[in-house]
Amino acid sequence: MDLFSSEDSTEKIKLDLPDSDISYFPHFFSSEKASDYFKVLKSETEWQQDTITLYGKTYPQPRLTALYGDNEKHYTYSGITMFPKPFSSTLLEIKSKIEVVSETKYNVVLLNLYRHGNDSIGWHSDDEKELGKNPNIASVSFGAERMFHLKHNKEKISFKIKLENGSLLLMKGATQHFWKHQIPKSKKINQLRINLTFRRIN
Ligand SMILES: O=C(O)CCC(=O)C(=O)O
Ligand SMILES: [Mn+2]
Repeated sequence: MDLFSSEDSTEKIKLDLPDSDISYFPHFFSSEKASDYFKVLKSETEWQQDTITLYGKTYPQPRLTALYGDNEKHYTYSGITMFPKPFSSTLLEIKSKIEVVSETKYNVVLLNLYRHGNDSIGWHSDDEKELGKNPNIASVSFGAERMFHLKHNKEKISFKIKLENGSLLLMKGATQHFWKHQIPKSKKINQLRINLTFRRIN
């Protein structure tokens, strides 16, 4: 374990990218706490595998997902409508810590379980209408490190960052209007990763 991740830390790295407001907190949760959260979330989450339809053909999504929240509002993304289950105490604990640095109250969290390097999420923006104009998206990672890619919608600019166990990536302001992101497949990875994106549905 490295010295700097033995305690929670609000060390913050602001990404120097135009038309964006993205901050990375590498050790938001200590490695120990992150590994505990990973175990609990892996077993207590009701994971599901939805199907996606691309050009008229249906495929299983290349990862498992779950939606938890504090209200009955459903959430639709990529043509999939999900109804949140009530927040667990684990999710509420993570949420309240993240709300402090986000200066936002979140009411829903989308969880992704990447079972191995062949699981992924394709290029997209988190720009669903329900999220409002300039949504704050707080993305927490537990387990295997995976690369997170960003690309600008108009300029030829892209960026890659490795999302560490226990890290927080906070996307704010106009980021979703100008940038897309993805977690690409990777042949090198055979460990699981859990990602949580906290959002606010209006
Ligand atoms: O797994 C990640 O880091 C990203 C997940 C994501 O972009 C999403 O769920 O919208
Ligand atoms: Mn996303």
